Amino acid sequence: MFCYQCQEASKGTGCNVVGICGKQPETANLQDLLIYTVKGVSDIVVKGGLDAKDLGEVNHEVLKSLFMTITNANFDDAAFVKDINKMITLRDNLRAMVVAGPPAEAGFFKKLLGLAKETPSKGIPVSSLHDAAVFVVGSKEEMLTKAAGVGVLATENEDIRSLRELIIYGLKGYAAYAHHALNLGKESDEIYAFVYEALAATLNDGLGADELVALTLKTGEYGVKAMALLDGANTSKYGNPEITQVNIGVKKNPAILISGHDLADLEQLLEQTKGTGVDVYTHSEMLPAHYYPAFKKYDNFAGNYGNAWWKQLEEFESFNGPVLFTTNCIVPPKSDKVRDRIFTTGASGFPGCTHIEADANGKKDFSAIIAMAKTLPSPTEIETGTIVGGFAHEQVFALADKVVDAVKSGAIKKFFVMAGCDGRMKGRDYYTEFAEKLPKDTVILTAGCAKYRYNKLPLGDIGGIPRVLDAGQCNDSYSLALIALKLKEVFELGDINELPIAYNIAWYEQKAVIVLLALLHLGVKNIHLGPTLPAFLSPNVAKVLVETFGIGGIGTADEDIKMFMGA
Ligand code: FS2
Ligand code: SF4
Repeated sequence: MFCYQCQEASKGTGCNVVGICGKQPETANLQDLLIYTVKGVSDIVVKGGLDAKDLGEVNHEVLKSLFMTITNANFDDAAFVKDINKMITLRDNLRAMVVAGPPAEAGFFKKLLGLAKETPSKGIPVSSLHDAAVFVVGSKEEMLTKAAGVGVLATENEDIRSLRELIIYGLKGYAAYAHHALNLGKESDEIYAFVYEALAATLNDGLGADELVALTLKTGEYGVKAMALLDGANTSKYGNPEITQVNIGVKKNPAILISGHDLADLEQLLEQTKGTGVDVYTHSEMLPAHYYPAFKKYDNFAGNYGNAWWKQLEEFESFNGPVLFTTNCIVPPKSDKVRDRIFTTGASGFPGCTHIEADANGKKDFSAIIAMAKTLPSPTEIETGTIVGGFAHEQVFALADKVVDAVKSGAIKKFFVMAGCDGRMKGRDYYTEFAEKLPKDTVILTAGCAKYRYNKLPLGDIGGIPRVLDAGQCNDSYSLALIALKLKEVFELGDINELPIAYNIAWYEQKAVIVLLALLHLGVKNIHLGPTLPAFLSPNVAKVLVETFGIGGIGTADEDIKMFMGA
């Protein structure tokens, strides 16, 4: 195995024995082969001139496959073998549509692939396709043998490898966001078309560093579109997030803990638990669900339990009840007792945990989780009180006058975008210290699980505006970009970088990569990224990011505050 896609890559270079995340070598290799297969699908779509709008099921499966390989989403080899087989079948059927050969009977491909309409054969020679589009494997052993030659290190030039992986990791985050939107019935052909274009480009040895840098920025452009799609899907269905106090204590009923990011799954769980006497609590990135008006009607939506993903081993013990993962971040459970209480759905999975599939209409049957909850004790209280959030774009726009006045009067000197991820690394204490030591006339804008490093600190408010404004999940970093653009408009500035906003972002997995690329596309400069820079940036690629965009790392909290405040 070789994997360097997340911030915890071993020794800052890559995991090559076993993942720091717990990913086993065979799982890593199967993930490599799945990505390779999806690249092969993309090669066929691009070279065969297929239109994404005709590709129904293929589009959906490509998103899901990319999502499954995100850090901490899925550790289940059987799920990857099944998915590779599924993608190979779809790939081979697509290939049959585009290669030269006798015409198929009318309606054949439409039926075979669930296509929107029959697409005529393009008649390209099969020899023009990449190996990824044609390789053959049967058993898991054959998959592993093939995987050994198609992983990250198959690209020898370290700069080309770095750029290809930067694009692929961005696409994984992008696919995750598009998949959530899809679960809410929103999709877009251009979002799919870009996945094919970009993945096919990562197979093209004719593309050099300049073309790949341009494609990296284009990935950011599409990242904005994917986040906008998801934002529209969430807010049109559940309303705009609003200021909300979320209970962090517990009630007396037995309960289910829901984690991950998928609001459609949460809605189904709340509907099915309604009136059963079983409460539902959020964990980690599901916390912002409390900010949506639509979920406030559920009396059993009891609060948020615990902190960011990496604290789950101890927090799941004391929660006592079953846990439903809708996406990452899963930490491999240490005991069978806890593992038996964990359920997964969607792109997530863990061996030995029950996986709940949707039926043909997208409905999921959570009755086994509810039944289990009823047999288990209610959660043990680990903290009490409330935390406040809900500062997504519409809520902040509603407060715009107040915010603008505070900036004009000097009551607010600077905003700090501290969105992103949390993680286990000791160095992340920096973010708590940074938040604590920031001058009292500054405001933190946050989104993602990074917030748990400071969202329970008594940081106070400025004229009624809390000093930590939580917009929501990592994907709601989109709100932070909209807020910045709105402030630029209100203050009549020509450049987003003239705003009194500094960016000190914590990253961990690939959704943070697409957020970063989206910010770069929007022209944001001087973003600081920590706790360490990505292992997948080669020295030359890192140099381009530093010189073109002013990307930097972090130092100590004291030094960095001085630097950001211009002291
Ligand atoms: Fe946090 Fe993990 Fe949100 Fe990331 S819960 S690091 O998935 O995407 O953020
Ligand atoms: Fe290592 Fe991160 Fe890859 Fe896991 S996802 S194997 S921790 S680099």
